[in-house]
Amino acid sequence: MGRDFKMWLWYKSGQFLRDPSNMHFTTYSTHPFKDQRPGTSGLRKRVEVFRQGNYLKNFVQSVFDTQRELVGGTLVLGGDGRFYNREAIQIILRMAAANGVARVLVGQGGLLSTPAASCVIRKYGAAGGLILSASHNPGGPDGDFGIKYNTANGGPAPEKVTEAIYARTLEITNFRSIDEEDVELDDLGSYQLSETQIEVIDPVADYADLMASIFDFDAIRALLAGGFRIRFDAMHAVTGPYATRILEQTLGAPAGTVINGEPLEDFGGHHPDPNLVHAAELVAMTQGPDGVDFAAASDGDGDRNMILGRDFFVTPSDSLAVLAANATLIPAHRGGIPGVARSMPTSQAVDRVAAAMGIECFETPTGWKFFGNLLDAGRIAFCGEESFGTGSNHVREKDGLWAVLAWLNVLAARGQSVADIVTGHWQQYGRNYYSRHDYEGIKGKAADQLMKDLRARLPQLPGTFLDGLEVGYADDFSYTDPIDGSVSQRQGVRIGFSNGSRIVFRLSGTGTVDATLRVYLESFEPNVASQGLDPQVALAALISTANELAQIQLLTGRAAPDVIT
Ligand code: G16
Repeated sequence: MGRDFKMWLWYKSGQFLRDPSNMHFTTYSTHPFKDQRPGTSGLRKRVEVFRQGNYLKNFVQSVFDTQRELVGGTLVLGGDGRFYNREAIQIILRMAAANGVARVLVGQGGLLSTPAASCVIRKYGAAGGLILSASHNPGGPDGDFGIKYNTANGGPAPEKVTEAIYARTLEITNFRSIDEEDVELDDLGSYQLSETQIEVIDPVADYADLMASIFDFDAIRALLAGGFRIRFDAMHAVTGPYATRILEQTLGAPAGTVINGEPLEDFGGHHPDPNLVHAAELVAMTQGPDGVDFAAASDGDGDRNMILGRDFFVTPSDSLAVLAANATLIPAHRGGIPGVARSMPTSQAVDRVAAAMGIECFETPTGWKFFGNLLDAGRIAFCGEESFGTGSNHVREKDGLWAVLAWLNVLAARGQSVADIVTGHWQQYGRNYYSRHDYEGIKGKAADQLMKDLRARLPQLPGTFLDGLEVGYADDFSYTDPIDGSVSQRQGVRIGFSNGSRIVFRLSGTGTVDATLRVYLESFEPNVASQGLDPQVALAALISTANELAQIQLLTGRAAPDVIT
């Protein structure tokens, strides 16, 4: 009788609560924590929160208790290498063995980027994955940690799954583990942990193979051999080994192309957040006559990307639109793409491309999980978010290096500079000026009050004029998933003006301390002669309208945002 079948029989026979004769585990009693509801992307907290008592164990047991397909199935496990990653992996391996997981694929050194984890889940038919990361948040003992569950399609668990896990955390009374030595994570190979097979896999190989199957590597190789100069900033996070293998060792970029390539537990003391503020060293390399032709950075877990040309920053919203418009230059999409999607606060630049191409375009709530059903159903092939996320149907996560390779593929095929491609795009489709203003660390009460006041004003706004602009619609975004009909409400306040401008307000779902207010601003400029402004100048009137409308200074005490992207 096969082992999987035995496990299935054991589970189906309702004897799960009894110790099956061939498994030895210990049941420990525990008490629920009340704050384990996953946010925009998994459970993120300060490291000290995760290290208290049974905090991590409660959450992991709640995953095993609710995601029954893991019993007798394969689990993918890895993280971004931040502080507590290794310790957490050993804890989870022992719990996986105690909970009857048949096989665990764990990245060597405990590393797996988020998109690579998605790739491995899909390639090996795993039942799910646990990814340990707090993304772009700082690491180290005083930093953040996180854990998220991905389902068998490789994507972040949908809300109904995360809610079931959360509900379980509120009632949990015990967890299971085994008493065994740590598994050797640094050597590739297969190990037995009680009845569970642990395979320590090369975290890069499967992902690198997938990239080679999508892009025109020969064209990119030729571009780089021809003197096109690039830099990639791994920000001392997980993409270092991936970028070094793919860009330098496979595509022939010179050694030194990848900077900050060694993953460190504290990311070298920096925020592994690929934006103009936190990747300032990289930005400087693109400036002036000696600036490189192309530069990019990724975040802690490798799913975000920032794209730069010489003296040129590509907003994530524009990046999505440009890649969609050029999709057929990428071999995997030569036949065209069925549709695109963007999160609600992302600029509407890609909508214009979709309209011109005659393909579907979807507007989803913030959070990559909302793209999953559309990707699975084949309705979209490209999707993206203003928060430096871009991806395609190759995995079910956003993918930083995919975006970098997509850009290199398009640059190789078109033989133009980044700036020429983007400004040419604006000339053809018009420019969506775009900016996001973040007010970080504001008191939760003040943030809630601000959103409440805004919501209360929404019904009166349509038809009125704010600073001379007529309000076309004002609502709190609600999304009905076109595939499974699930409804997600209160996803952000939108105020749309009749000239196409928009202001969006929402509270971040990824922070770990107090609240972060995000204000998203967008205007449309079809006139080519007016497309060269600094976005902060082009959006100045909208910015002051937003501040007044939400009473930001009055309610938060802040005169200016902390971060502008
Ligand atoms: C996560 C989600 C993204 C989301 C971003 C920002 O990214 O996967 O979908 O856009 O958070 O979310 P918020 O505005 O709620 O902070 P990551 O890279 O942090 O996992």
